[in-house]
Amino acid sequence: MPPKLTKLSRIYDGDMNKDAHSHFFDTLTATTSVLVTTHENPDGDALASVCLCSEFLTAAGKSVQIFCKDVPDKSFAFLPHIEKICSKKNALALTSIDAVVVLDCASLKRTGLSDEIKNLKQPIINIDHHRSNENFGKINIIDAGAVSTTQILYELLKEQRQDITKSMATCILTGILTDSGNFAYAPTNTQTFDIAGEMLTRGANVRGIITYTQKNKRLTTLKIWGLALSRLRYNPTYDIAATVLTQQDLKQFGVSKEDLEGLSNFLNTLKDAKIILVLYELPDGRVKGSLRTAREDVDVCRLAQVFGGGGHVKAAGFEVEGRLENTASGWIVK
Ligand SMILES: [Mn+2]
Repeated sequence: MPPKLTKLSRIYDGDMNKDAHSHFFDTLTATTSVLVTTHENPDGDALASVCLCSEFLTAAGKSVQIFCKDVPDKSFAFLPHIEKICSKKNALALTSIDAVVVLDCASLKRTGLSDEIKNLKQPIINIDHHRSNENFGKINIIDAGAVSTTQILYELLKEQRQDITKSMATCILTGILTDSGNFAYAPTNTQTFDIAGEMLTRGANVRGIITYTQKNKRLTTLKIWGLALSRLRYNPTYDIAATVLTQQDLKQFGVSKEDLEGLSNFLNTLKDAKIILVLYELPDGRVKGSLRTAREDVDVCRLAQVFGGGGHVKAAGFEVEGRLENTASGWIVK
């Protein structure tokens, strides 16, 4: 009896007659070796999703390789299988894999492994909750109504009546807490709290998750956040509050772009602007823009898409070529 689709899921399978969820399990059941990957600069949900996937595939007797373009932050060391994550392409054994699972990643390009996997004969399974997802998989399970990719994985596991172990519960809750900003952001709803409650019952390490993912700022991190705060300017025309950080600032404080994680969410606590924009220079001659809103009537994903980016309705980002320059009329991207 094939599992039923959940009502919340928006399924794009290429062939609407196929049941994407059962197709997903049938495909994985037929494999012996799976590559699991996610987006560059992985956040809590990205890492928790690959770790959760690795956990249940390993338990099902599969051989699993995990690739992530950037090395995970040390604060996620509490996640099971995190040590298996490989950031070196040439260390992967791509010839032996039967399927690729791409998690929490809106485009294949963001895996950093696009050239290597886009022409593979082996199926790509794309599971994500970004509205801007490009449906690049053979199987696409996209639910923009899910607060995290771990929530979608949870629903798939439940449909299949898979046992959710304590460490799997920790992964699921990590994705939910980090992507929802501790239940603060859309699309948090009663189901989000229900799943979180179930994960606590199953023994998820909630104290550990909060300690490791939030009480993890260094002194220099908070100092550069202070510089960003001091530069915050409000633009009444667009109702946007924006700030900037240059590569020179990052060098001066001895921090990297990972230290800016959470800055835009923190600034989003400002009540006097519709939109928050944090612009910072990347080392490779591009500028990253991070957009946030707390307003029901604003979709920052659409704004990010204007600049070639994407993301979620309330949290999105983009990257453009250029440098930041302080001019008489304010900071500009040149
Ligand atoms: Mn996510």
